[in-house]
Amino acid sequence: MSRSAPYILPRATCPHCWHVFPLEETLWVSAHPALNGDARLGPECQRRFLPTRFDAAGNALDSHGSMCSDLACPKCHLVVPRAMFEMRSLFYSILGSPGSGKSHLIATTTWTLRQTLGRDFQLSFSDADPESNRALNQSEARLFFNEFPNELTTLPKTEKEGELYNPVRFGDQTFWYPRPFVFSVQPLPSHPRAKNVAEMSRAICLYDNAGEHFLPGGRSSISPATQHLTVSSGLIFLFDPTQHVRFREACTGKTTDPQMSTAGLSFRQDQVMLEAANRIRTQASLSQNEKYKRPVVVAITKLDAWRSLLDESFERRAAAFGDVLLQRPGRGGESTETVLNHRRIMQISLDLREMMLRYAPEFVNAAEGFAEDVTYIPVSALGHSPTREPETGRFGVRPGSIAPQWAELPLLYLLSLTSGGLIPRPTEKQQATSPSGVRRT
Ligand SMILES: Nc1nc2c(ncn2[C@@H]2O[C@H](COP(=O)(O)OP(=O)(O)O)[C@@H](O)[C@H]2O)c(=O)[nH]1
Ligand SMILES: [Mg+2]
Ligand SMILES: [Zn+2]
Repeated sequence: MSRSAPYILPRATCPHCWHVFPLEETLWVSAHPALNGDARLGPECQRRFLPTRFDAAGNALDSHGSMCSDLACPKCHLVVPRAMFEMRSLFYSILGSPGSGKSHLIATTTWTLRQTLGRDFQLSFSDADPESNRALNQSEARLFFNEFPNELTTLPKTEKEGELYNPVRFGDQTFWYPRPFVFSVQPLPSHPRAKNVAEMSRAICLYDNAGEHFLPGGRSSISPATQHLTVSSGLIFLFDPTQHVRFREACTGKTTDPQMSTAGLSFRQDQVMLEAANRIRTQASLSQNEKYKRPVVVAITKLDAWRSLLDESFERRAAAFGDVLLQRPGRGGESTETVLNHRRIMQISLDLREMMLRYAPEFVNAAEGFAEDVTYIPVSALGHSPTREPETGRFGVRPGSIAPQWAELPLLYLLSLTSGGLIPRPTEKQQATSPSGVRRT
């Protein structure tokens, strides 16, 4: 990193192994092709080194005199995006059983936030490191910029070890670190607090956890590092009603989604929650009766497939609390500011909790037995059912008909609770006096 770089932090947190290190310990990735082979990462990777020589612009020079640009963690040697040195970081973990919709939800969330954070919240949202976000960008491209909007497409399976995890060798032990998706979120010049860019900006790291690793008995040969669960400011747990037998019974005859049929996937999602809870308790040294204090959002996925279970009174009550986004006068009174309507979210959550208690009480017990603050949010990443591809037997979607509903709300909500004001929340008084301001649902 340039010595004159505009970083504000004395330390950085590695988004792979969560090691916190002072800037002077940062390693650089050698650039000269002869310098390949790294003790932790294997013969294919460029060697990591602690630099002694820099060029005039502050870039390190490797032992062959080549100019280097990538930075790496002193512990795991994986590349650390520069944003992690310049902005405070926030971590969020996304969990759920295999097939619960994690990959689709993450792609829809990030695609939606790229457009709406600027429009609604005067924030820029961009890839902190295009390389680490490559798989996600490909998923977004398949779903939202597809040349063939009327043909079935599927997302690549992410469960394979090399795609979601990076192997790192420590002596004769190999650790599998989950690949983070890293974004920078910064106030735009029109943001009411644009003057405090450095203080407000955040590097946001998201983790897509292959659900296999959280099933009792472990269905995979690797056991990934899960300390991100402990450093995360919040968790998004996906609950998929199409995988639950009682929800399936209740939806019989009310949906054509093939995932609701008895031939669909079925997992004990309460067990996945309990397993994640166990790991967090162990890693964070919480006792069995101590509750997790950070917010947990239970995103109830594939809303399009089970919407029939929500009755009219739900729709009426949800509407009565206004839209998810509210307008309020900005500071100084000149312009308006958009805030997230927590009252509406709480009301929706209460209604969904009732539904969950009816069909999946074991899951509510698992979630609320673990965490103090659980919010239930319905989401649909696609807005409609997938279709089975005749050749592969996999479920595909037609990009042209994707219509997400509330997909980005779980992350927006966590950001409004934990990002220090990037997504403002209304005051009690504003909540009480402005149930209108309808713009978007
Ligand atoms: N009906 C419906 N199906 C969905 C939705 N999102 C994902 N799916 C389907 O759920 C399946 C699993 O999704 P995926 O994102 O790969 O799950 P993951 O294993 O948790 O990453 C896929 O076949 C998708 O077509 C949705 O919003 N509605
Ligand atoms: Mg996946
Ligand atoms: Zn590291």
